[in-house]
Amino acid sequence: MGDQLCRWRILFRRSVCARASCSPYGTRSNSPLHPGLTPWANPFRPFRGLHLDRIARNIWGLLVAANLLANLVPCGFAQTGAALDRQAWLRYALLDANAARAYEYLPANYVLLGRSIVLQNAQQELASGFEKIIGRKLNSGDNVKGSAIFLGTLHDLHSIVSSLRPPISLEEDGYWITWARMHDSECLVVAATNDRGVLYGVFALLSKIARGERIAGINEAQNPYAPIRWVNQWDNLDGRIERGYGGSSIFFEDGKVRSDLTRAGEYARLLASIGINGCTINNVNAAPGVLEPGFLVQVKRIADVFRPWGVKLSIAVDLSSPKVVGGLETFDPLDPRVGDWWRKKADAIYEQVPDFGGFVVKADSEGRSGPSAYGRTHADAANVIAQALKPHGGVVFYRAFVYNHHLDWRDLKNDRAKAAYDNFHPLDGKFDDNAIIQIKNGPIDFQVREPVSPLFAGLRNTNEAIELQITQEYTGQQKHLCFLVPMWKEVLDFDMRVEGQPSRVKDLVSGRIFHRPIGGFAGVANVGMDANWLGSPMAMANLYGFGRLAWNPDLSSETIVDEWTRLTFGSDPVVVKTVADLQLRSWHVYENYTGPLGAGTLTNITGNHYDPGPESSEGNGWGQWHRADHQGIGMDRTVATGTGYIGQYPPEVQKMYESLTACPDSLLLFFHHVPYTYVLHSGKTVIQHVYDSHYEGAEEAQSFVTEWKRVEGRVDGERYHDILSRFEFQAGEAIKWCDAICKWINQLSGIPDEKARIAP
Ligand code: GCV
Repeated sequence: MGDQLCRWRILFRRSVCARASCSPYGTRSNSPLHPGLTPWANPFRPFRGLHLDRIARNIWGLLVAANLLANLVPCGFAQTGAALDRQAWLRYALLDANAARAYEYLPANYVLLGRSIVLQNAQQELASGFEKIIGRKLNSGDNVKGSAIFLGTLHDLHSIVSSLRPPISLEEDGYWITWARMHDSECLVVAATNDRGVLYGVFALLSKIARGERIAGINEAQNPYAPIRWVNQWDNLDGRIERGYGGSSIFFEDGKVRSDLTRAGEYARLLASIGINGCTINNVNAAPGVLEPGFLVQVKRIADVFRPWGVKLSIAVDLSSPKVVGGLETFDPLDPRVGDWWRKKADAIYEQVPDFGGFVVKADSEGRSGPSAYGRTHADAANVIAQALKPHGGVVFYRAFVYNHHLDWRDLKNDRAKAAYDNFHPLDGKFDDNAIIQIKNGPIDFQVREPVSPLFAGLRNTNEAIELQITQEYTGQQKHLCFLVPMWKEVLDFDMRVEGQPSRVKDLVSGRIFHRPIGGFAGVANVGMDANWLGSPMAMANLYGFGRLAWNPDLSSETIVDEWTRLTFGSDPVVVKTVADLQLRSWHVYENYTGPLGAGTLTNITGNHYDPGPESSEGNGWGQWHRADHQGIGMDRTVATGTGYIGQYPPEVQKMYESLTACPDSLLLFFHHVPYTYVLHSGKTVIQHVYDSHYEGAEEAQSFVTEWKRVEGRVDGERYHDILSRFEFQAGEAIKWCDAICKWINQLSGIPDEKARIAP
């Protein structure tokens, strides 16, 4: 362990871990590093009121001065900080002369087959990418014979060379990049079945060149894993974003659509570059006003900036809209007047936005209205909307996040985790074929560790999509580094063993296992107006990773982070290795110092979802219980003695989770209540594991600072210092977490830490 790390630990340990005087259980109002307000938060905040306070502030002062100085020194990077943040992975940095020479053989002309707005955009993207990355101008080759880059649909390409056949059968949005003889010359061809696929092919080609990959001899065809690859934004019409940590809405302000939609267009371009084909622009806690006629005219403006990028716009709607904005006395989904209202509303929308994607619905959940008001089912509610959208080709996403947040927590059989399955499994087969059940990855709510939702295996005759959370509501709110791709991959690769057969979650949600017509991936993104979109430049790896996994969930986390780093920071091997290492470790590190063994996050659940607050997830109806008492910890969800939740899984999975010995340590406390002295597979007791993992996690978080320092001078100064300050802040927060949880569980269990690290 280096000197620097030792200094950090001694300093933080003395101030926070040993003293713990700063009210760790979520009562402190700590809103550090609010993105957009100050990029430089004070990691020494935990020292406040302690005797080391002054020293800490002096060190902090020196750090700030150093930062300012560093930013004044020219660092040899053409662009820095905010400009780079805003371009994200599409910065198209100029390759050095040597690397650019490797692409000299590429044609200097393009031929565009077709004139649609998406195709024209694809051509412009290609030209601008060429100019920026390899310093080459691309000319229109329409009237030129000779080598060219051809962009077009297979259908149009066949009118020139009818024998062109991709190595796989191309599906909607899939693309093919190849060399072919066209007009007697060797040409580079980017082909697809539709215009959007051509655009995706162009982005794929540019990404390869930007990362220095070989194009010579390329013959690559790719299809997306699933037709649904959407993001959801939880933007409110007043411009705030629910669980958004990257500034205000890029779509709305003061109850209206923004007059300047530049950022919305830039966002659509980012989305298209990773294969995302739909975006829901407003909060699922939907304001009914979004369906007012005057508002729809404004929404059309957003659709207009999405369209060139092949991104379909959709909106979240409140089920009570027919009553609240429609003037009906009811919103009963089975009342014909209600069906008629939805139909007319859909017709009106499609008149303004012919490529409208559809609606997202959150009903009977967290206080939203729902079909239960009229004794109707979720299928009744979804279908009345689905039928209105059907003639136009639209879809309705109906969220399975339905639960009672007034459950009696004293009843040991009650369990929020059971809600989605209990509500939707009985309705399987009753939903129309343009309705999709949108299911959160786990049965609770985007915690740092949850098992996969059993509902994925519980719907065989109904379309489904998995909902993943890109915005880090429970995983550090972008103030902590937490790269979620490895977690998502575990979820997507999990084998549900339906009827004893391989049935991975990715194949269930994409519709492959049960041959559903539609399905896929929805990611809650919540980007905002901050230059870095998500509130932290490193967090953008999650947005990139979501898109890449939605396109191809078989990609490895390593590949995804490698691509992202090269496109975002360049290909300096030290940078590539350091960033990959940090990103790939970060989820486990965060899990270690926040919520190990599947106890759910021990965060302040009734407040900010950020600070430690283990007591807040007990003793209330919200149902995120760990059942910790003086003897033991964990929620008994077994069929034999617990809530019976485990019974919702297919038999082979049930068997694994029901058995104490077969249940993986990482989820032990999610499924079982055990004494603190219970011995894990690792050989440690539960209590010692909790202590050790917190200390290890906090120590690893300190090491992020040292590690990041390796890239000094290798990335631009502004981003270097911005990210450094974030790691310094995270290091302090990790110790705060370690201290709070260890002290809490130590007092509760009365069992000392073998290594005597916890002060009485
Ligand atoms: C949009 C959690 C979040 C809420 C969110 C809800 C949902 O409860 O804390 O902010 O509401 O999930 O997904 O609907």
